Amino acid sequence: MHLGAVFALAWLITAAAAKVHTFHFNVTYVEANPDGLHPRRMIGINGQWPIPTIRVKKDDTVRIYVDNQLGDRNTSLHFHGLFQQGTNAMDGPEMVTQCPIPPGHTFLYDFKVQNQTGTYWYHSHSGSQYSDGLRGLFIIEDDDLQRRLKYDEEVDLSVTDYYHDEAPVIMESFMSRYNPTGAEPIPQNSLFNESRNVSWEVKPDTTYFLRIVNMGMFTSQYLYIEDHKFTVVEIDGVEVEPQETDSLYITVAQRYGVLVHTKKTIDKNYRFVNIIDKEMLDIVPDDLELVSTNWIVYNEHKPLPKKLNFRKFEKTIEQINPIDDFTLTPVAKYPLLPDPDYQIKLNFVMDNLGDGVNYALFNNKTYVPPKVPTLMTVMSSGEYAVMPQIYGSNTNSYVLQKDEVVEIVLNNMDPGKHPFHLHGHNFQVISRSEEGEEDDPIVYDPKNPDHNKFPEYPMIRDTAQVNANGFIVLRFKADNPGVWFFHCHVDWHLEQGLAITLVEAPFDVQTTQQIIPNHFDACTLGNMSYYGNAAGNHGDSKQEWLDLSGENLQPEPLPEGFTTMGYIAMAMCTMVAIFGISSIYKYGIQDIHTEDTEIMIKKLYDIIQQYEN
Ligand code: CU1
Ligand code: CU1
Ligand code: CU1
Ligand code: CU1
Repeated sequence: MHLGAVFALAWLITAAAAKVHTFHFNVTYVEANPDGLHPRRMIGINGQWPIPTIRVKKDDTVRIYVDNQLGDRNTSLHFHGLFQQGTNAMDGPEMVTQCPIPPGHTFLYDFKVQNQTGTYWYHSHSGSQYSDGLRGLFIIEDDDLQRRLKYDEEVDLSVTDYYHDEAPVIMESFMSRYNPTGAEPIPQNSLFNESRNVSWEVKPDTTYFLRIVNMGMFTSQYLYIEDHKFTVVEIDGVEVEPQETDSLYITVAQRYGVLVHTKKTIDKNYRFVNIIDKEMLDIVPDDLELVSTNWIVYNEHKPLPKKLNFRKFEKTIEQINPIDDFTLTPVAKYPLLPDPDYQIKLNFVMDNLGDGVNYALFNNKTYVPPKVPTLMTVMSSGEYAVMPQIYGSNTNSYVLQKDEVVEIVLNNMDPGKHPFHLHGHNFQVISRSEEGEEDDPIVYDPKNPDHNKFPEYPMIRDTAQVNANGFIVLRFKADNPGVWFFHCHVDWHLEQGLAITLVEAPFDVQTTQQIIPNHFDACTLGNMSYYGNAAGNHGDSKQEWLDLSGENLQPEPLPEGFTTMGYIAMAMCTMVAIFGISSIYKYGIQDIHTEDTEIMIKKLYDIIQQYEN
């Protein structure tokens, strides 16, 4: 048999094995009470919440018909970590690759799962909506994994922070001038497999492969099993050289694949603990259980160890020392990418704009969604697609050339930690600083030998944390034409505009990809345009494509110094203060005389009245 025939036969076998999975997802509200403390409605699928785990194999095709029956809200689905090669339109973030799915519309996600296996998840990408429950696991199975990793059984586990109020209610008070510091909403609880006080029954002397996902909105979590070890073998779908650790630190949107080998004896049960990272919270309410206890159960006739005192956070945290993901090396040894062809430097701060609301700003610009989804601007703009301006003044858009090495340098001038996520790619994390001081952040300096000690085989993942007042440097190859969002996965921060848009190889997108009529229908039904620049303007000339009149823009900045009103208020305050002090002095050294005091108070009152009018 000659080589050609072998190749053809192998291809036939793959083709025969690849499946088409068709799902009909009826998205509705479902009554639930995940923490047992507060009945509320969650967003479910086909009348069920939690929503199903999707399990497919590499090279399978996934077809999901999403019927939005919420009635009062748009929706969307994003498949977090999937490359969507050739199917950028199926990626899901609204106003980036698609219009939101309006109530009553059935939207089709149709894509092939290629060139990746491992642990992923899927969630709504409409505002902060996945907080309301539209979040689930997406597993791409690898037939050879069990043999390679030598495990007996596989178990899925999600952790998440949990809010009693629905996301739109939270958003109203969060993005408000009455919350000028941008204090993030504090969750009411954390969930473990969308529940609490969970028991996991295990067999002795057995190796489990645990796929762990943090599907939360905001808080990272520490995880450990008392008296057991985790062997990390996968991060964000990337297989890594096994490393043992006592505990994990997992930011929102990250995944860890770990092996747990159980004990030979069944005389005891153990705690499986998840802990909210307290450092991320502006305040810790007395009733918030930072430390949550679940159990691994060897023997149901033996007692469960009692719950840990959730207030004794500091004591618990001292004992755990989670593995640093920077030390994890991919099994497929991808060497450090060469020096970049293109560098994107992002300085990030949180600040107030003219409406008094606190926003997240990259190089002084907050992300504001365009009027036309950016992918649809690419598809409709022909030769003008390479001009970054057409994607809008407030979408933080960068146009990338096919196959160039891109480096993102992110200087975090904010005193919080942030997990950054890139759609459509994994990136190498080549440098990451420690936490800096609030008044002295650590800014990346390529000439500083401590900053440019890049690993030979850097860690690869799709969501990585930048430390407070520190920096992170990421590299990837622009080998996946499409429009890809890069943003903080703390969804409250995304709502504050902590995002950029990467328009990768736009001409290749135009020639290799298409948008199906069903997706245009979503725009039409939602009274949105799917043609034109970020403002929906278009025409035959370059000038018309560069015309952004009517585009969505961020609020004006807060005025410098004092406004006229400010000066008047200041002058009034000063006068009243001087008058007050002189009165105290004048009357303070006199004998007490009630009549004079009354006249004085009246005079003061009259003056205040005059100014107020
Ligand atoms: Cu994603
Ligand atoms: Cu995500
Ligand atoms: Cu963030
Ligand atoms: Cu995203």
